[in-house]
Amino acid sequence: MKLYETRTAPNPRRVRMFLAEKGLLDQVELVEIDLQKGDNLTPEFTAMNPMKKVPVLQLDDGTCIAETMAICRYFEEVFPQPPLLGRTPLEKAGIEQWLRWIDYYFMMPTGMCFQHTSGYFADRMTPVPAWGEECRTDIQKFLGFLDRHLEGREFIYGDQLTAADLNAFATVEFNKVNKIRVAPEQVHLQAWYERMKARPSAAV
Ligand SMILES: N[C@@H](CCC(=O)N[C@@H](CS)C(=O)NCC(=O)O)C(=O)O
Repeated sequence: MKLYETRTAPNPRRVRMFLAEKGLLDQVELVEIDLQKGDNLTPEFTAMNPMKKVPVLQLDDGTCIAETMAICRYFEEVFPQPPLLGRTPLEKAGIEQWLRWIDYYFMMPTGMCFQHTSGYFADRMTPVPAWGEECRTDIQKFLGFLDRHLEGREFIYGDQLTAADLNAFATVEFNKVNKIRVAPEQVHLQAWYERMKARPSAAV
């Protein structure tokens, strides 16, 4: 299997962390895609993912799966242990709820803040700095929400690590590009962040 990805990009990192937690990193060959050079805009890459985004998982028979959580879902189904997307119907639904909150209200504004304030993809989009700043406000709100939620909790959902922790962690980390960090007074979030950072998967 090949995982088309970009070392510095947050979505591929979510997949790498997911694989690391399952002990599966050695199952995939990592293929680096240079986003700034536009490796993802070529006809060859577009044939693998018409949305022109990383990550893309290519199975040995050539089948391609795009979208971070679709790739994670595939691995969860093939290699259920340890479960990162829930065991019972209730857990699965609860984790899905969190994954969507993290994607829509944290990851999305994080990416938009970066793209619209840095001009990183100015060759392929029109940055709107005011929109980037609006997204910055949403990121701050979500960090405050997470801090309050994590009071008295070790993990975001339930009593063990799930993909919700991995996705939130990768997003907190990527916010360095937006110069947004966990605030000193966000002690619950900070403690969770330190625990996550200490896991071997944080280094992949
Ligand atoms: N919804 C997609 C988002 C993927 C995405 O936005 N990937 C970024 C890198 S983190 C990308 O490939 N950007 C390249 C571009 O926009 O040209 C997922 O969850 O995988």
